[in-house]
Amino acid sequence: MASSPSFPLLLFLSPLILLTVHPLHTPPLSPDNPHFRSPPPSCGPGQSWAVRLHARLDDEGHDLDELAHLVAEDAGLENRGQIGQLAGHYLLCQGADEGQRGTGAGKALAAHRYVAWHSQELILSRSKRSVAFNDPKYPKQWHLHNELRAGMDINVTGVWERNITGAGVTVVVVDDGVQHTLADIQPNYSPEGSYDLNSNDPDPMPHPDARSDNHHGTRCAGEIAAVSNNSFCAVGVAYGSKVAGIRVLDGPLTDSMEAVAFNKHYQVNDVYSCSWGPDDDGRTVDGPHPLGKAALQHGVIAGRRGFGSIFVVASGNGGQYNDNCNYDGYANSIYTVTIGAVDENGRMPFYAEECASMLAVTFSSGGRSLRSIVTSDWSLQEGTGCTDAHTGTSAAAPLAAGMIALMLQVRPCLTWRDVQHIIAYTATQYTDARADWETNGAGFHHSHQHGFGLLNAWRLVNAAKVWDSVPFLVSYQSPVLREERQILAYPANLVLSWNVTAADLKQSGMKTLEHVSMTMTMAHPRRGTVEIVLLCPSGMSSLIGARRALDPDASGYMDWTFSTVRCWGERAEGQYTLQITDHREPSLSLGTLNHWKLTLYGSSMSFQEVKERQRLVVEAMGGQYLNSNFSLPCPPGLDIAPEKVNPLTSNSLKSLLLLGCFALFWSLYYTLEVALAHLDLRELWRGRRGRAQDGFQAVRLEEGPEMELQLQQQQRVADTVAKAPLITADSAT
Ligand SMILES: *[C@@H]1O[C@H](CO)[C@@H](O)[C@H](O)[C@H]1NC(C)=O
Ligand SMILES: *[C@@H]1O[C@H](CO)[C@@H](O)[C@H](O)[C@H]1NC(C)=O
Ligand SMILES: *[C@@H]1O[C@H](CO)[C@@H](O)[C@H](O)[C@H]1NC(C)=O
Ligand SMILES: *[C@@H]1O[C@H](CO)[C@@H](O)[C@H](O)[C@H]1NC(C)=O
Ligand SMILES: *[C@@H]1O[C@H](CO)[C@@H](O)[C@H](O)[C@H]1NC(C)=O
Ligand SMILES: [Ca+2]
Ligand SMILES: [Ca+2]
Ligand SMILES: [Ca+2]
Repeated sequence: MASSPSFPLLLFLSPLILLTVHPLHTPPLSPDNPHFRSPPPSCGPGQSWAVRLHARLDDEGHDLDELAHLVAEDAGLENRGQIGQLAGHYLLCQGADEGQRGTGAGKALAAHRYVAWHSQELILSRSKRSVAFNDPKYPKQWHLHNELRAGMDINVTGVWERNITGAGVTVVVVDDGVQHTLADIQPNYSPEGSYDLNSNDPDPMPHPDARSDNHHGTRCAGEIAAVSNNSFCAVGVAYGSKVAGIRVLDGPLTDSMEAVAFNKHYQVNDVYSCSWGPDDDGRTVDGPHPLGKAALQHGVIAGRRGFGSIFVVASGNGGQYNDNCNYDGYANSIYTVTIGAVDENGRMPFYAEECASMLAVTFSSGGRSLRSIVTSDWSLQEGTGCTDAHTGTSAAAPLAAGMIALMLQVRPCLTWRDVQHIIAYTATQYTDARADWETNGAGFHHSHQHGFGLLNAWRLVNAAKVWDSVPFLVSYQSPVLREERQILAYPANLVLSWNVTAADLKQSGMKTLEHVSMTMTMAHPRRGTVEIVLLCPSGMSSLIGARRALDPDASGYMDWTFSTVRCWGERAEGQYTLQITDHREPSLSLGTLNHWKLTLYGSSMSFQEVKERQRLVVEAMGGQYLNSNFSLPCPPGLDIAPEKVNPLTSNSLKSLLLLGCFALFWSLYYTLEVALAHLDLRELWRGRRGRAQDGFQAVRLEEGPEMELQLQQQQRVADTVAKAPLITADSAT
C-alpha cells in the first residue's frame, strides 16, 4: 500500500523525539488539564498566559510566588496566582485593551530567565469549549453526549471543539438510497460520490415503496453527516464531512452490482458504510461472491489513491437466533472494519451478533426501555425528516464510519490497515457481565462480544494524529492439510496443529500478526452443533466456529474461511492449534474434517515496535498533538484514474476490475503470497468443477493468478442474493 516499507523507524520515532523537546508536552499543563481550563479567576479569552517557573529558588532566595510576581511585572502581565495544585505553575493575565502587547508579553516570557515554559491560552479551546447547537434533536442524541450515563457515548465533543469535523472526507452510504434534499443532508451531499445501481442513474434518491421502509440509507447518512447548527433535526458525528449515497438495496442485488458498489467513485469516496449483510437467520453461511470479493480487494489496493477504501460493515442482527458474524463473509473479511452494537448501558442488545473477527462496538438501540438513535429520516411517505427510532447494528456501523472520517481529516494518508490498527489500539475495555475479555500476548484486550472495545472518537483522532503507516501487508499460508478425521463428540476434542517456523516466515518477513484465518472443508449431518476453537502460539483462544442451534444444514462447510483478530500484534511464529468438538445429538452420525489450511496476515513490524506504538498512543491521549500544529508528513499517494467502467456492460467491467486487481496485486503482493502451494491450487480447482451453472465469473476468476480469490468459498446460492438491511424488527424490541 502507500505505507512505504522503508520509511518506518525514523518517522515513527520522530513524534517521540519531538515530544521530548516540545514544550506542550509538559503533562500538568496540557490544555486539557482542568486546572488550566478554568483557572480562578479567569482572564478574558486569549488574554491568559500559563507559565512554569524553574523549580529552584534564585540566588536572592525569592520563593516561587515572589518569582511569579517578578515575571508578571517584567512581562507587563498580572499574576493571578498558582494554577490549581500545580506547584510552580502560574496564571498571568493581560488587560483586555492590551492586545498589541500580547506578542510583547510572549517575547518577554520566552526570554525570561525564571521561566521554564510558557503558553498563551488557546483561543479555540476556550471559546468553543461548549458546543451548543441549535438543532432541536441534538439534546436527545445521547450517543454523542450522554448526560444520563457517563462514558456511554462516543466522546466526540472535544474533537469538534478542535474544529475536527470530517472536513475533506467523503463517506458513502451503500444502502437503499439517500434523500439528499433534506435540510440536514443537502449542504453536505456529494453528488460526485453517488450513484443509483437499482435504476442506473446518478441520483440515489430513495423510492417510496409499499412498506415505507426505504428510509434506511437516509437514516444512516444523517448519523454520519447531518448538518449541525441549522435549527433542523440532529447533528452527525462528522458534520463537516461529505456524504454520498449508492442505492443498491432496493431490488435484487447481484454479485456484479455489489462489486460495482464497492468500487464506485473510489477516488471520491473514502469510507464505505455498509449496514447490511447476508440473512441473519442463524443458519446462513454466506459472504461476498467472487466479484464482490475482488472488488473489496481492489478497493483496499487502489481506492483512496492507494491508501485503500475503508469498508465499514455491521456485525449483524441475528443475535436472537444465535447467529455469529464469523458465518458472514463480509464481517470476517480482512478488508472490512466489523462493528458491533451495544446499547446505552454498554450491554450487548438481544439482536447483536458476536464473533472473533469483530473489531469494536459502538452505540445503538437496546431493549424497550432504552433509547434508540436520533438521526435524519426521509420525508417521503410518513417520514418527517427526523427520527428517534433508528435501531440495530445498522445504526452502529455509520457512527463508526463517521468517526473514521474524523480520523482521516487529521491524517488523510492512513491506510485501510492503519484504521484497523488504530481501532485495536484505542478501543476501550469496560465492565460488562456478558463480555469475555481476554488480554492477548501483545497486551490487546478483546472480547467476542465487544471486539477490542468501545470506539472513542477522542482516542481515535488523537492516535490518528501521531500514527505513522504500518509496514505493508504480508501473509503466510500453510499447505492444505488433509486430515479425513472424525470430529469427536463433546467432551472429546479433535485437536490439530500446525507449526509456523522462523524459516516459514523468512520469505515474507512477517513478525507480528493482524488477522488469522482458517479455511476448512468438513462433512457433517448437522453443522450447527460443531464448535471450532483456534489457539494462537501465545495461547490466546478464539471461538471461530460458534455453535448455532438453528443451523441444521447437512452439507457441512465447503472451504469456508473463519477468521479472528484476537491475536493482533502477537508474534507470528509458533504452534497454531485447532480444537474441534461436536455437541451433537446422539442419533446423528459423526462428521469428518476433510482438510484445512491456516493463513496468517501481518507485517514486518516487530513485537517491540508494537509495544512502542502502544506507548505512543497512550502518550497522545492527552491531546497535546491535536492542540499543537504538530503534523507528520504524508506520502502523496498514487495517481489512479477514477474507474472508467460503465456498470451497464458487465463484461468490460469484469475484465477491468480483474485486470486492475491483478496488476496492482502482483506488484504489491506477489512476493508475499508465494508460499501458496500449487497443490493447493489444483485442489481448489478440482473442488470447484461442476459449478459452471454458478455463473460466468467463476471460470474467469479461477484462471487468474489472483491469490486471494482462491480462498473464495464455494457458493451454492444463485447470483441474486437476498440482502437484508440490519434493522431490528420493531416487534422484537
Ligand atoms: C450555533 O448558531 C448560533 C446562532 O444561531 C450561534 O450563536 C452559536 O454559536 C452556534 N454554535 C456553534 C457551536 O457554532
Ligand atoms: C473524552 O474526551 C476528552 C476531551 O474532550 C478527554 O479529556 C477525555 O479523557 C476523553 N475520555 C475518554 C474516556 O477517553
Ligand atoms: C475549521 O475548519 C474548516 C475546514 O477545515 C475551516 O474552513 C475553518 O476556517 C476552521 N475554523 C476555525 C475556527 O478554525
Ligand atoms: C510443534 O512445536 C511444538 C512445540 O512448540 C512441538 O512440541 C511439536 O512437536 C511441533 N510439531 C511439529 C509437527 O513439528
Ligand atoms: C505553528 O505553526 C506556526 C506557523 O505555521 C508557527 O509559527 C508556530 O511556531 C507553530 N507552533 C508550534 C507550537 O509548533
Ligand atoms: Ca435514481
Ligand atoms: Ca441539523
Ligand atoms: Ca449474521
